[in-house]
Amino acid sequence: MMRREDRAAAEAKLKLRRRELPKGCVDPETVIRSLSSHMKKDAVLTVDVGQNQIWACSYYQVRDGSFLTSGGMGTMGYAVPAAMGAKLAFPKKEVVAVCGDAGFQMTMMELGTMHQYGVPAKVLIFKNNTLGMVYQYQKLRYDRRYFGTSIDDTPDFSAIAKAYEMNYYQLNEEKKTDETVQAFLEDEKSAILVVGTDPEAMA
Ligand SMILES: Cc1ncc(C[n+]2csc(CCOP(=O)(O)OP(=O)(O)O)c2C)c(N)n1
Ligand SMILES: [Mg+2]
Repeated sequence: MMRREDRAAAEAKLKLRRRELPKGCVDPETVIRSLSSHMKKDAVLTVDVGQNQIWACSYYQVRDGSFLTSGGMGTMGYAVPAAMGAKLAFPKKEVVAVCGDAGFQMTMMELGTMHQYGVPAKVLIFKNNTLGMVYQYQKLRYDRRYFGTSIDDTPDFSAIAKAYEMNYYQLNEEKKTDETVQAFLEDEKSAILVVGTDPEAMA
């Protein structure tokens, strides 16, 4: 039997899934499903930790490729260096890192290493301006007593992309998902794709 608090959490999740997305935000499920359908069969996806990880785990379909994750109790900042390792090991394979806006900042300096050694990088960032996973638990389990989970001052990721000589893509409209994801994947240069994400979205 489901515990009462688990049931309340599940109901809250459902309710939030049904609400309309705020302007500029795209449903993470749609984005991951699009990524999954446009990436090559033997591609490598690396994922960070948090909601971004759960969305990727839930909706990315691994075919002949690999899915690299630091797992439960995992380490924020894992995805970018893992992508560098994967690309060094398999230079011909398509490699994409999926990150949250906080975890990305923990190891984004490795983009400098990749740039220095000519290792191409593709990074998709879900920008929800929160430590989303922790925020979600504060909402569902701690009666919305939010503390320390807002990161309104996320840096300008387009400036970060420019600093590392990467191309920059932004996705803020659901109907542009496929075309943006495709352009990001087909870009021969290293690139960052930032996805506008609802802080209230559930994983
Ligand atoms: C190094 C490290 N510090 C703290 C945590 C605890 N933690 C797990 S998920 C998370 C929030 C992650 O936020 P973000 O990277 O923006 O991902 P989101 O959940 O918003 O997709 C935190 C703080 C962790 N897993 N690793
Ligand atoms: Mg976040």
